[in-house]
Amino acid sequence: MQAKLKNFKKNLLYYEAAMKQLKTYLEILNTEISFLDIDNPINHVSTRIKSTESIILKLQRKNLPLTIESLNSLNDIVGARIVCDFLDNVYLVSDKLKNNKNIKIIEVKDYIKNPKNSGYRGIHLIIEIPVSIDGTLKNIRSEIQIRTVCMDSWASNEHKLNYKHVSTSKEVKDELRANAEQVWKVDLSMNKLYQEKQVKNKGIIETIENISKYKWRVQNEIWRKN
Ligand code: 0O2
Repeated sequence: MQAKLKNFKKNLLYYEAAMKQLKTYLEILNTEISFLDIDNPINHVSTRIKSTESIILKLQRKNLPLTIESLNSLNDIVGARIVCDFLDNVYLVSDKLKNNKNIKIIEVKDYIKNPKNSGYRGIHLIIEIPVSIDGTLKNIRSEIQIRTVCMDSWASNEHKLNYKHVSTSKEVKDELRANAEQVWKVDLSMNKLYQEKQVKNKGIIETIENISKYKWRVQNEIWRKN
């Protein structure tokens, strides 16, 4: 029993280490990506280790026994959520992560192109993070959810009103699905405005660059003449 408990605790250490690593990668990504735009494309990032209660419920839902093997078969004991302001930012962040050499992408679930029945939208990346403890290397599966602010607020409310509740009525489910479609329309409209602003920003940046090039040319001419 003692050995089993020690083994279980050691196993959890891998998840804690994986979460710390993931947090660091995402902090670096956040800084890297902030140089790409006047406004940072990432609104906020959060990381978490799934609670014991939530792990047990998920294992029950999947008809899996309470063992280390089943625990390791779950993709989202370690999870991160990246919330972006606009739709284009979600795909930008997803592409950046796919190019990150520190993590291995196992699966991409695009619930934006193919929303869930509930109306849920977002991109999920199932990844593996190598963690070495005591000379033993394990690849820890983690899930990164990437959503817009609009998708995130819908998912947060829907989580409280329906997700995992067995007794939600069809009317409530239908209304939540309809709300998801309204939110999607707002996302598309906001993204259109964002794209228009990006074109204007590009124009401004090019103008500033041209002015500074011109200033240098005039300055050089003055120095040459003096
Ligand atoms: P919680 O409480 O949010 O952590 P897998 O995890 O890949 O083994 P699964 O469960 O089919 O299998 O993965 P899925 O559906 O791709 O993604 C699971 C996570 O996405 C959920 O975690 C939720 O966080 C979120 N999610 C998926 N569908 C919905 C939905 O309809 N509504 C809301 N609000 N969130 C959703 P958990 O562990 O199920 O729950």
